[in-house]
Amino acid sequence: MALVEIQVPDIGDFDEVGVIELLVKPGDVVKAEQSLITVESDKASMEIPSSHAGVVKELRVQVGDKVKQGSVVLALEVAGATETPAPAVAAPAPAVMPPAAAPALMAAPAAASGPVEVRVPNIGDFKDVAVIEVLAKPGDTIELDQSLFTVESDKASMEIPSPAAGVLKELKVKIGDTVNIGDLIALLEGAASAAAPAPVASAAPAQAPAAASVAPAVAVAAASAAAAASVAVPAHQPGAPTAGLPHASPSVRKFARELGVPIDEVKGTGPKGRITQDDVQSFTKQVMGGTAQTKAQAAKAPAVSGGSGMGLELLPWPKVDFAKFGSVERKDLSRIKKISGANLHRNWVLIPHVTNHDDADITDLEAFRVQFNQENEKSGVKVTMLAFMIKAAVAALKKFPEFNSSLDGDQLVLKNHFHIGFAADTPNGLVVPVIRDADKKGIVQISQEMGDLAKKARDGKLGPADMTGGCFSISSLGGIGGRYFTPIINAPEVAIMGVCKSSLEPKWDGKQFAPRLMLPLSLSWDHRVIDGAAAARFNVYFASLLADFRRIVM
Ligand code: CAO
Repeated sequence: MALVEIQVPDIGDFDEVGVIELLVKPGDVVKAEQSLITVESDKASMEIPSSHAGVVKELRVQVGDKVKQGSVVLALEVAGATETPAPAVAAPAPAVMPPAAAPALMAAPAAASGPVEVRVPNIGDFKDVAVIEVLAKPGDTIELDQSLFTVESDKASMEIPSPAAGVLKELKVKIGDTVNIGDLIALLEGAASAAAPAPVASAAPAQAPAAASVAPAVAVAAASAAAAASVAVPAHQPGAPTAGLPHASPSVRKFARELGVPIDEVKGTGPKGRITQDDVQSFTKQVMGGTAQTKAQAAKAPAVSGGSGMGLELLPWPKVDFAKFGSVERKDLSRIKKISGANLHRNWVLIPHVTNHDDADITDLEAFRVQFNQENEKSGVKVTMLAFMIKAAVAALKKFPEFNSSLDGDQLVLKNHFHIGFAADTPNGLVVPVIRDADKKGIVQISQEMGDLAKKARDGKLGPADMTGGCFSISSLGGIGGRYFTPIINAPEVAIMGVCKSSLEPKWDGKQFAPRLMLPLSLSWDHRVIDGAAAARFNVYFASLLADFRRIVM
């Protein structure tokens, strides 16, 4: 038995790197090439493997220490070895390619002014590395050094950056393909190559002067044939993951893959959120024990999920390269759309909506409205059907108080005031101004206030006071058209009346068919508060008020 000191191998231009993970402890039996510690700089991380098999006698570093080439990592008891100080780093000396010393990324014009070929740079002795991520797509404008691919072997992962700026013309590889040094992987257009003049297709690529400028994001890992050193550079910088690649070393990634653990769902507890082997193990235990589930499990069996039930755990939103199918334009959502969209989404997802449809016979009411407006033309106020509906809503809320409520935990807050919101379409999106104390106002006043609020809405001048405190909302598409729809409840309200365009329909009056003006109603309600029978009664009552408005005062 001899004590061998395992040292940090040649890590190229990395002057000092921090120890971020100890992968073994005294007493552990390690195999040759087994990773001992993980070190990391701001540009790269790498695992330092053991050059010998043996038993860890003593760790000479701890997390947080700075080490450099030649630093002793640990003392290993090795059968049949000669005692160090003879350095026990890999022999032959590991050929780690530091960024600044890395051979040129292979890029060369295919023709004098033609596209630039992007080839796999020197990745040391690694052969047949798999493409695990494609980070750009044809048509993308690419900057110099921008990462295009992530490739991974069992020992290392690395990003392959673009050797030049330009527009990505063509990808020559896809996820799952295996590549080797010199392989053509992409074509860039309109690019000024910053790299070597000729593609390097041999195993002994030439150094290129531009290498330093293209190297920082590259994780180059190389091991000699004896492969004592393996270097794993993550595809992102710590604490600032790029392209969604989890912050974990290649061996942890491999471990997760072997177990079938989706590593991007594992929460890292290591420094800067790094995912450790322990994290993968405890995630596995939780899933096996039923206290957690993977996204795939949740998507397959939401009803029997062992999860909290709070997260929707949906499939990711489809990513489509729309430009592939035709020309497109991009436009930012308006401020109102962003706010209302987020509110509508929450309400749609969290409230169990049901919508009841019905019709109101507004023949007589419309005749009265038209006549009233004619008689009062000079007043400057146009009485709208919506104003009658607001008044009818107040009467229906009085008769069915649970419609004028809000849920607050296990309690229902029943309101004794009647503030009615109405959806207004504006050039910038949907807003819902509120008519306050509609029970205390007449139809003319409501019409006038609605006209003022609708104008304010269109001019983008509504303030928070104009849009808060609503008890119930009406969304009228009557001026536009349509038959029925499913309005989304305006939380914390518990119901909303949707109205579409009235139309003349033949109705049987007991003796004959008569033309009646029918108004389509669509009442959406929160099933946690209201049940179907109440909703049907509300609609019937609401319709009866519009059919004969005298009932309002009864
Ligand atoms: N059936 C038939 N005609 C109707 C009608 C109905 N249910 N409701 C209104 N109309 C008629 C009006 O009588 C008016 O006709 P005249 O010009 O001949 O008098 C015309 O349609 C236009 O009405 P209006 O839209 O100016 O007035 P309103 O009171 O009906 O609506 C407002 C006001 C602000 C609610 C409306 O302009 C609006 O923005 N509606 C859209 C609401 C919306 O987007 N809802 C969807 C929300 S969910 O995404």
